[in-house]
Amino acid sequence: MRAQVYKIHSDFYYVKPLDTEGELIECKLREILKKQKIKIKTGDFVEVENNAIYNLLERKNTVDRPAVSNLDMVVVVSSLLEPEIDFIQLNRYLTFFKYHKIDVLLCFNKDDLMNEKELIEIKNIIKNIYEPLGYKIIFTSALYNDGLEKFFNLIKNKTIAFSGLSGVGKSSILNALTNGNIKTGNVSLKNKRGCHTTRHCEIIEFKGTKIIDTPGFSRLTFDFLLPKDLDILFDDIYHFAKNCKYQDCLHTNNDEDCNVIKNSDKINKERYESYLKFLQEAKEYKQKVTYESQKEEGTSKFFQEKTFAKISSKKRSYSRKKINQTTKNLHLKEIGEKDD
Ligand SMILES: Nc1nc2c(ncn2[C@@H]2O[C@H](COP(=O)(O)OP(=O)(O)O)[C@@H](O)[C@H]2O)c(=O)[nH]1
Ligand SMILES: [Mg+2]
Ligand SMILES: [Zn+2]
Repeated sequence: MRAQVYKIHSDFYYVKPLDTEGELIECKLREILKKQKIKIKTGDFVEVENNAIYNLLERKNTVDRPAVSNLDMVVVVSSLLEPEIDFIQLNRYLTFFKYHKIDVLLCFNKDDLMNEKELIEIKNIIKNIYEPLGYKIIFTSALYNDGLEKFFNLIKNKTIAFSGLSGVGKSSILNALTNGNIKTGNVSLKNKRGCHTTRHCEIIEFKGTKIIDTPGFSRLTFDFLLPKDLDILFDDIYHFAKNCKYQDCLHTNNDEDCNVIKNSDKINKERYESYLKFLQEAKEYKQKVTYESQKEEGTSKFFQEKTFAKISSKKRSYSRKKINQTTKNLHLKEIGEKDD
């Protein structure tokens, strides 16, 4: 039987059979999946037999932190004021989701806090940057129920999650959309009052839309890709980068011949600034990985020369394993902006 994972609590997986109306079924993992070190995430489609998951079906997309799969769309919420739009942070989300092949809906909330003139101005700025990049954009006020119908039409029958800095109105939008009819652990207004916050992901259904309640996409530092792999995630920069005559160009220097630099007046300033910032993170990541593996190698060579001891093949493979581990740890390192 095919099913989708709705939530996970320690060793228990709660799945819903596909194509049938049914309650969640409590399952365990088959040993074979554990042996293969396959991590099942909320949103995964799986095959189940006798209350045990024995196979993971192909994923449309997947994120490790939070552990979710198969998102049709992430709603990236910003507020126009209180707090003001943080364009670099916004670009960070967009780049991250593009890397993970997840569609984004851009939602700008609290439009009630601006007067008409300011609103027209900011809408133009936003549309000029993000419409050419292919993003759908909506403006809302959770407080006055503005734009929520349009919002709901865009997420109808999709599997979505919310993302955005704390205080921009994610919980308020969700509450307004559903008239407070669904309870979420992570996005709930309750959290503000200091109630228990779950750190789990869970699918909640509302009128055919599946909302994955997550603790937030919070570790969005670009410490998982190589510097040269960043430009392709910026459509506006890649448009010029792909014609850059330098093969390994990172488009940062003042070389007049870099096609990106030549056309920098056609790229939004914050977009390019974001690119440079993330590039720096990717460079630091690369440096650390290189340094850590060199250090490892250096130590074993030193050991070898000083003692003339023959390193057993076991030890060598251990050392190599350790290098991989170090790389992995760096990969998993927790830095980055806090999402809600
Ligand atoms: N003026 C105004 N305030 C809002 C709106 N949406 C949310 N807020 C307020 O912004 C604050 C943060 O909202 P909340 O939903 O908790 O944000 P979250 O942290 O993203 O979930 C709360 O005080 C809300 O009442 C809005 O559309 N307009
Ligand atoms: Mg909230
Ligand atoms: Zn270049």
